[in-house]
Amino acid sequence: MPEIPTLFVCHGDGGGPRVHPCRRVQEALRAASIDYDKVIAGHGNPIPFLRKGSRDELRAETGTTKLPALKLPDGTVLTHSRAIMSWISAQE
Ligand SMILES: N[C@@H](CCC(=O)N[C@@H](CS)C(=O)NCC(=O)O)C(=O)O
Repeated sequence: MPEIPTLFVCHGDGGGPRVHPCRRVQEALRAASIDYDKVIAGHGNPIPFLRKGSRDELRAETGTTKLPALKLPDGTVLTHSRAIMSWISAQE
C-alpha cells in the first residue's frame, strides 16, 4: 500500500489558467507540504467526445474517470477539486 496519496491529473498537469482544477489542487498540495505521487491519466476536455484515449486504467485505479482524482493511502478516492481541496485543508 502506498504511504503517500496519488494524484491523477489530466495532460494539462500543473499548467494552464489558475482556475485549472489539476493546477489548483497541485498548488494546494505543495502549499500544504503534502508529498504525493502523480499520474497523468487522461487528455481532459470538457467535451466528452474530444477526450482522447481510454481511461480504463484510471477507472481500474480509482473507480472513476473524473480528473483530478486523489487516491489516499487507505484506498479512499476523492474526486472533484473542491473535495480534494477540503481534504488538503483538513490536513493542516
Ligand atoms: N468541477 C470539476 C472540473 C474537473 C475538470 O474540468 N477536469 C478537467 C481536467 S483538469 C476536464 O477536462 N474534465 C473533463 C474530463 O476530461 O473528464 C473539478 O473541479 O474537479
